Amino acid sequence: MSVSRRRILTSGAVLAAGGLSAMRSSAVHAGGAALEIPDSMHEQGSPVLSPAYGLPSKFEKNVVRRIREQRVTDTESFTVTPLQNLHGIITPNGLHFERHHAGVPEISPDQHRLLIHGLVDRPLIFTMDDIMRFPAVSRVHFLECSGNSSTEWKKSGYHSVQKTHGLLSCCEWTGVPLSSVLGEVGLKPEGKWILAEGADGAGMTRSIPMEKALDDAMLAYAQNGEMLRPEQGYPLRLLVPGFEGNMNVKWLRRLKVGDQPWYTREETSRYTNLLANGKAYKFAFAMDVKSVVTFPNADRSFKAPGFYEISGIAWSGRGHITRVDVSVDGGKSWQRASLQNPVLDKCLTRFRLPFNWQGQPVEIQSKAYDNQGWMQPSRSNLIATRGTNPRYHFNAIQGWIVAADGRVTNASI
Ligand SMILES: Nc1nc2c(c(=O)[nH]1)N[C@H]1C(S)=C(S)[C@@H](COP(=O)(O)O)O[C@H]1N2
Ligand SMILES: [Mo]
Repeated sequence: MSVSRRRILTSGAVLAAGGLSAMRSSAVHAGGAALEIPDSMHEQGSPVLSPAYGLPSKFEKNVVRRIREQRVTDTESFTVTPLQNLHGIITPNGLHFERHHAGVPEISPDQHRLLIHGLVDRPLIFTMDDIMRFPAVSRVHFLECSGNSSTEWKKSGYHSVQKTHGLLSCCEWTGVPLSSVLGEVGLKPEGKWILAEGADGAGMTRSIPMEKALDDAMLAYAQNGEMLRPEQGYPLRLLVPGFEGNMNVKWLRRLKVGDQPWYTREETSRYTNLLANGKAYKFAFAMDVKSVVTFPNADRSFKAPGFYEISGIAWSGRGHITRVDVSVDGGKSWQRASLQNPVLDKCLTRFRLPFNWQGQPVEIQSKAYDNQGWMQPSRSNLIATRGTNPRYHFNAIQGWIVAADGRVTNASI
């Protein structure tokens, strides 16, 4: 049964007016009573500039990044975004997931340089001041590590959406279109690939196809209105919207134009995908269409029968989301969720569906579609075509079981 938003609102209003508790929320019938005057109304609040850079309320102290995997060195470990606590589509900077192969370097913007060389007419070295003089653009894009949800190829045992899907964040990025800067150095016609190198201890390098470089790649220096966080590549990172996280080289110091890919260490060992038939596929750049329900979740769920709003996020590295279907019966039947504007290219899209929970166990799933004709696969379909060897690019439908007591668990277990 589909319950429209209007119906919920009217029935809610009627119930409130009638003093009934069929909403079964914990709201209490007010009668004619007034609220007690809270202490906060008797006191002077804390002064301005404490602290000068603002922090969330102390009651939100559990809303933090968490380590998903503890690696040999602390700096190799990675942290995940608390998707269960976020609203809308933007990830606050302090909650952006982190993946570094050799920790976070400290780089002064005055000292930082970007070299562009190789198959170009005029090799140039840019300062940050030089880069910030170019005409800038701001765009909202997600960033997803290709290892996001990799634990779900096998049955992970993670019940938290932060652990299963939290190598994913979404910011408004500001910077210079890479094409403008490439125009300045002048590309030779043989230039087909660009090697991007980071200034961290890992010296991370990836090969970027020229087509993407000239399309929507960006030299980003700001994130959600402020300069990049050190963890996100301060003072400069490459942003290749929709492509796997690894290609978005942080602390960017060098771009070398060549006529073929470099097959860097990242490309030959780490970020390849071994298939069931023994072949491997490399250069799986775009992140596939995917979605996940973020409410209810293992931290916050249905408490009593009644009306709720199921909510989640959907994204595609190839374009924008056109449709998200939600199932509450483990994928037997589907209802179309509403997509909240703005719906942008290579960006998280928030979806919502009203739901009247009767207290029965349910399995909630979401399935996303994009404007390039892609649809999110079921777990069994994905595994049937790719096997369980690949570590990367897991984009299957995620199921959450809500038990009669409201407890949420991962359905794939
Ligand atoms: N220089 C450099 N760039 C890097 C990395 C790195 O270790 N060094 N990690 C990559 C990986 S694997 C991912 S998923 C993204 C993560 O970006 P974030 O830490 O801003 O979330 O950065 C990529 N760029
Ligand atoms: Mo990554």
